[in-house]
Amino acid sequence: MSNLFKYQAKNSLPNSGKITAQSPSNIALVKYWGKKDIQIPTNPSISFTLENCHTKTSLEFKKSSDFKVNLFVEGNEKPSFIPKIEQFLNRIKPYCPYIFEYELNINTQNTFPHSSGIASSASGFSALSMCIVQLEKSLTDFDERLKLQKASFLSRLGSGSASRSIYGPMAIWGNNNQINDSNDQYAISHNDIHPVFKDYQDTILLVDKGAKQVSSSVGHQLMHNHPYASQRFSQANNHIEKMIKILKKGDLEEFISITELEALTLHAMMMTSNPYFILMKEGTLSIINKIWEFRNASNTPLSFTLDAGANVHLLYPSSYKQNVLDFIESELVVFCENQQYICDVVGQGAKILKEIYA
Ligand code: 2P0
Repeated sequence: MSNLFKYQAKNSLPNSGKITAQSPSNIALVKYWGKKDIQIPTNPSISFTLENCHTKTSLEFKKSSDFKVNLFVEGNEKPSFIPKIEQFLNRIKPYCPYIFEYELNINTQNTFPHSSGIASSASGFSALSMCIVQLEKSLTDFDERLKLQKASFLSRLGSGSASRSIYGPMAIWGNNNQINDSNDQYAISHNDIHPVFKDYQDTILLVDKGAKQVSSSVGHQLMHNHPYASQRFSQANNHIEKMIKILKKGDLEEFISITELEALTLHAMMMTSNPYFILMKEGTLSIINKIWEFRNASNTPLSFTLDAGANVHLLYPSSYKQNVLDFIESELVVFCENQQYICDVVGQGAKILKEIYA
């Protein structure tokens, strides 16, 4: 158990209250794929924090002799999500025993469409974790920095990538000997970036909105005994070290090359797992080829990355926004389900919107 995040009560618990937090999704440039023990990554990852794709969660708590949790998504009760939430709450119990003194109502809503293929676990677990640490802040005397570290630590126990959503504009999670303060327990903010990256654009093309055939949890497990695992983990360490220099310098050519290599390596790991699987669709490959043609022909610094799914994230400087949107409209929307895409930009991380105690 991490002593840093042990709960030390100072004040008595409020009888009831409601805390609302907002937390974004994020997109990894160097990917987390493979974990051990309880949510410990097998290599470090770095991500852009997003702005528009986020989850808003309110945690209502009322003192009760019987612990109970109710979950509502967009106002509708969702008992099917309860086991996952209870597993999370039990995992964080040693660090946040106070939540078991209450009956909890968790109300959550996403700005991005349901089943858009955009994972809601990163924004969802980080928003809930922010609510929980905010309640703790009212009981003890930890400072803002420690509060965010604990929020990231708790988020990680819900979903690994959620640990990175707490911080903007970028976050690093996982230990690398060359990166100060990097560690496996919680993410750290990464700000040392060239101005071009501060409002970098991420336009997400929704190629396939259906449920994935293989979940990320299964994908992570398949990195155990994967024939290329050790090469992959050392490559990711090498990539994150390079990426930090690229981000500082604003070297777009190198940025494109590492970002796309990471995306394709992630999917190569899936295609060479046993059992093997493919999450890209025909549209994914068509879009990648179109991006390469467009980049060669127009010299636009447009690159792509992929998450664990078929959707394609288009990454580019804000000064090219109109050119890229014109290209998407004329050449890429045909590969999107219902011609749908989402425009997002690098953002600032999780925040508390409101808190009431009684
Ligand atoms: C990432 N992904 O770095 C990588 C790249 C998907 C591809 O983290 O099991 O939902 O909840 O810790 O965080 C997706 O895995 O996995 C993921 P869990 P998570 O963003």
